[in-house]
Amino acid sequence: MRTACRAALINLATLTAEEDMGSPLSLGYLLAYARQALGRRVESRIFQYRLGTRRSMLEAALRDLAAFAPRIVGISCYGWNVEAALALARALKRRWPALLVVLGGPEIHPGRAALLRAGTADALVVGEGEETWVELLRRRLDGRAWAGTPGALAMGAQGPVSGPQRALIEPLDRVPSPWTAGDFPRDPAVWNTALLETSRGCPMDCSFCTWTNRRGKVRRLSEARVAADLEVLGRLRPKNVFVCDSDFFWDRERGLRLARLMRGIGEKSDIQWYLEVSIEHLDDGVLEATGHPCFGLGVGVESLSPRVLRLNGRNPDLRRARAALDRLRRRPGRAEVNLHLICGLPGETRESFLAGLDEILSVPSARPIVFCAQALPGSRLAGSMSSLIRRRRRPPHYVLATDELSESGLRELRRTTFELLMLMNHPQTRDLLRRLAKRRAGSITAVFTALRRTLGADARSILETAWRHCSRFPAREQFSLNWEWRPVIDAAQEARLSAGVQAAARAAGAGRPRVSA
Ligand code: B12
Ligand code: SF4
Repeated sequence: MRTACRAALINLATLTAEEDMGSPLSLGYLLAYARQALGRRVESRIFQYRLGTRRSMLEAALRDLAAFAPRIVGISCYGWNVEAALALARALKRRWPALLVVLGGPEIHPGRAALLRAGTADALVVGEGEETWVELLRRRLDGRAWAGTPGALAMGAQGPVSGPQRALIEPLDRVPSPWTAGDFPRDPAVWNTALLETSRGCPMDCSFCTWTNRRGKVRRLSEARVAADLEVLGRLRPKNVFVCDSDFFWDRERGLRLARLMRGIGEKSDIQWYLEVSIEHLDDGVLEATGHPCFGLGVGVESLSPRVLRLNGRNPDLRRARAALDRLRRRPGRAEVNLHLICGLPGETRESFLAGLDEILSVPSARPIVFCAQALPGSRLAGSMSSLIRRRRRPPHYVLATDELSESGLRELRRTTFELLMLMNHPQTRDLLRRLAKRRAGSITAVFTALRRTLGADARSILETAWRHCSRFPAREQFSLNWEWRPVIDAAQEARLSAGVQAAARAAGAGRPRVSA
C-alpha cells in the first residue's frame, strides 16, 4: 500500500543544556500507536529541537519540515515550552497555510479554544493522546471533518467544537512500546535521559498537579511488557531513566519486583533509575530494594504542615512521613534520595515552611529539592482554589502571593531558601550550620536567619549577586530554588562566602550565634 500522508511530531526539549534533551516518550507513543493502527498509510517522523534561541529553533524546524513535507504536524505543549510551541505553530501556518497543525500535551485544555479561532492550530487534543491522534489521522485519510472527534477540539462551521470525552485506553498494553519498536530519533542526547512508563494515573487529587489523567484508578502496563522495555534500556544504556509513574510503589509488591529487575540491570551498567515515590511509601522494604546507587528517588513530601496538606489534597496525618524521615536518618541508603518540598502553597506560612525545611534538612543523607508553587492549567490551584493565590499571568504560572504570604513575603522566603540551599551545598558551611543547629533545637533555618543579619559586606554581596544572576535566567528555568545543577557563583566566590559565614559565626560568639528569628 502507498503512503497516503506524512505526519511530523515535534517536541521542543526542556532544558537548554545539550545533554538534557531526553526522549520524547509522548511522541514515541503517538508514532507507535499510529503505525499499529494505520500501517503504511501514514509515514510518521519525530523531530526534536532544543529551546535555545527562538530563531534558531524556528529556522531548524522550517528547514527540516520543508524537506519532509508533512501534511499534518503534531506539537507537544508543556509549561516550559508552550510559548515556543505556539510560536512554531504560527510560523508553520504562515509558511504553509494548508498544513494541519495539532497541539497536545498538559498545556492543552478547552480554555485554549481561541487558538483555533486565530488559525494557530486546526485541532487541540485534550488528555491522553494516542487514540485521538490516530482518529484525526484516519479522518484526514478518509476525507472526514475533524470537528466532533472525541478527545479533541476543532473548528466547525460555527466556531470551535468540542468532541465528547474519550474513554481512557485499557488495557494499556494496547499501546505498543516505542522502546521495543526502536522509534526514537538516533540523537545521542535522547539516550542521555530516557523516559519510561510502567503505569498511568493516580488516585490522589493534589491541588498543584496536572499529571495527565491523574484522577481515577491507576492503569498498569503488564510486567512482561515493562521487563521487555527494561531489557532494551539495559542494552541502550542511557545515563538516566526517568520513570514517569505518579508513585512507583502504589502497588508495593509489583514495585518491589520491578525494582529488583532494575537493580539487576543497574548493577551491570551505569544506568540510574529515577523513581517518584511519596514519603509515606518509603518503608524498610522499599529502602532495601532501592538501596543501590543505580537508584534515584524523588520523594514527594511537599509540605510538613497538616493544614497545608489538608488544604491541598494530601494526607494530613504525618506519622508515616515522619517515620520515613527517621528511617532515612537512622540508616542512610545507597540510593540518591531527593526530598521534595513546594514553596508557596496556599495555607503555608513563612514559619510552617521553614519548620518543614528544617525537618528535611535534618536528614543528612538526602538532598532537599524545593519547587516554586505553580498554578498549572487544569489543576485545582488554577481552578476552584484560584482565589487563594495570585499567579504569574504567562506560563509558567508561578504562584506570586497566597492567602498567607504577600508578594514580597513570598519573594523573601524564596530568596532565604535559595541562599540556604546554596550554603548547604558547600561541605564546610553545611557542617558548620549543622553543628550550630544542634545547639539551637536543630533549626538550621533559624541559625541561618540569625547569621545572615551579621554577615560581612563581601559575603552579602556574593549572595546578592547569586540571587540576581538566577533571577535573570528564563522564567521556565526558575521552577526550583536549587541551582547546584547550574552554578550561579564560581569556586572563588563560594570560598569567600564560606569564609564570611564562618566569620559571622565566630563574631556571634565562638560559633554560638544568638538565634532570635
Ligand atoms: C518526565 C517529566 C519531567 C522531566 C523531563 C521532561 C521531558 N524530558 O520532557 C523533568 C524531570 C526534567 C521534569 C521537570 C519538570 N516538570 Co515534569 N514531568 C515529567 C513527567 C513525570 C512525565 C512526562 C511524560 O513524558 N509523561 C508520559 C507521557 C506519555 O504523558 P504526557 O507527556 O502527558 O503525553 C500524553 C498527552 O499529554 C498527549 N500528548 C502529549 N504531547 C502531545 C502532542 C500531540 C500532537 C498530541 C496529539 C498529544 C500529545 O498524549 C500523550 C500520550 O497519551 C510528567 C508527569 C506525567 N507522568 O506525565 C511531569 C510534568 C510534565 N512535569 C511538570 C512540571 C510542572 C515540571 C517542572 C516545572 C517541575 C515541577 N514539578 O514543578 C519541571 C520543569 C522542567 C523544565 N522547565 O524544563 C508538569 C507539567 C505541567 C504542564 N502544564 O506542563 C507535569 C505534568 C507533572 C505535574 N506536576 O503536573 N519533568
Ligand atoms: S502530585 Fe503526585 S500524588 Fe499528587 S495527584 Fe499528582 S501524581 Fe498524584
